[in-house]
Amino acid sequence: MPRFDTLITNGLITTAVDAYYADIGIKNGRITALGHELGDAAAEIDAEGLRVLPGGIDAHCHLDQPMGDGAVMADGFYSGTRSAAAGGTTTVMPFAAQKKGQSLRAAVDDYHRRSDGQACVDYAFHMIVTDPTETVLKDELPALIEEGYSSFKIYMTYDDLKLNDREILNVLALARREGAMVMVHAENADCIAYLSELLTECGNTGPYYHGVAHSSIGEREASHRAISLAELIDVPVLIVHVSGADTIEQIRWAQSRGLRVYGETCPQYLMLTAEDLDRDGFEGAKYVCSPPPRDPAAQEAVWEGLESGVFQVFSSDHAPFRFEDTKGKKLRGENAHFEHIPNGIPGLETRLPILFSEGVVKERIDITRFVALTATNPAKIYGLYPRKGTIAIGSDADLTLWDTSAKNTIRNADLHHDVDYTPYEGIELTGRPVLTLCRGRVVSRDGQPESDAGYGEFLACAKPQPARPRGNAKGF
Ligand code: DUC
Ligand code: ZN
Ligand code: ZN
Repeated sequence: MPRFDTLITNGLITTAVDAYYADIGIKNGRITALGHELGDAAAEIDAEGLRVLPGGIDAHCHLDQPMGDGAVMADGFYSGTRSAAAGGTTTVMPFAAQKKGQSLRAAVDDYHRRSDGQACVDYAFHMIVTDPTETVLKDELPALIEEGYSSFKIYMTYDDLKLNDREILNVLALARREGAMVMVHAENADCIAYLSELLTECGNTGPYYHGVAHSSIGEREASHRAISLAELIDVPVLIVHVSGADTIEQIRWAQSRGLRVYGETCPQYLMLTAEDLDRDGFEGAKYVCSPPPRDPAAQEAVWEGLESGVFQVFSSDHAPFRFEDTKGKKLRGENAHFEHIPNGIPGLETRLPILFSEGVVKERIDITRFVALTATNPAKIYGLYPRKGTIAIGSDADLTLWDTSAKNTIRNADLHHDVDYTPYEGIELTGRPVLTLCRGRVVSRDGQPESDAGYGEFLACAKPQPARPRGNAKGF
């Protein structure tokens, strides 16, 4: 019997801290040896000339999430995770969303029904808490956190999702007690409602005005408020999908005060601007997401935040709605008011290649930071480390082999999601994941998915170490 199931030889192993040449021995889906002349294997993969990175973790994406307005997401767990695999991602973390009035447990059970037997790569769930009743706070959340759902998102906007400040304090206190990570969608709901009303009175209702209504001041204010509420409770928080300098300043300020405030950003804030929302006709609807892409100065600020360490996580925020679809972007037709255009853009498959090309190849970020942002930090922040997010003995053999000089142009026709467009059509990239393994099995090769529905396993998340409070005695 050979010592290993698979041996990966001659690659340049690259983690969040190191780069070194070694062979990787894989047995039963795990890395069991790193070194040279390791012994025989049933299969050998020659990674000469390639970089071997931990498989990507997309810690913020939406798959088959029920929507309140009749819109239907284009991707479920099958197409979404195939697409993820093709782009070098081996773990996805979408959201089990509670509807107001629904039990949180029911939302999680429903989400398992939607994902069971579907996924091509591994997956864990965040929860979305929209209705923090006494039962949710006292019974459901503590039990669910214990069972492996150790992170949840809260919203400060959207009528059917948002929490008021008192509710936010309640869930933050719960997270502190139970050791969960809280993700915050930080936008001021009243600022959005006020600006939308004014814009409507002026007849300004096209997609471009979505970006005006979702101002960066409203994003900044809500971020500052979320940070302050978290400081009051003494609990870490992570501000998701940060769009530009105003919010970055708040996070940096909090971090400089020693607060455990983390930040996430996404490809759309590096690659798109408000001009995309202003494209002819209804085309701008393809770029409607919240917060919206802003201007070139905001893009620069986001790059600077990635370089300087303000951000810990780089996710896709894949929220897939087809353009030519009356359950997608055209839910209310081609002349819809921007308020009624489903929010979100696709990006599971393009997340890693974009950051690699624009960040690593263009020397804005070091490759070790690329690994940290796209795999290691999300694993740590959401309780999957060291099983996921690194290349170490005992870790799952989730590996992505990169050809760092391959050229590729993004074409929707080549992607594997079920969306009929990509916002990144025609962008030329350098660097490409050429082989991806999840628990030792090839899940994509040369941009083509190879894994079957049901291969992906559900992952229970531990209580994350970065979610621990600073420990200030509170007296309550
Ligand atoms: N928030 C998200 O996190 N994703 C898509 C849309 C939104 O508002
Ligand atoms: Zn959000
Ligand atoms: Zn999202």
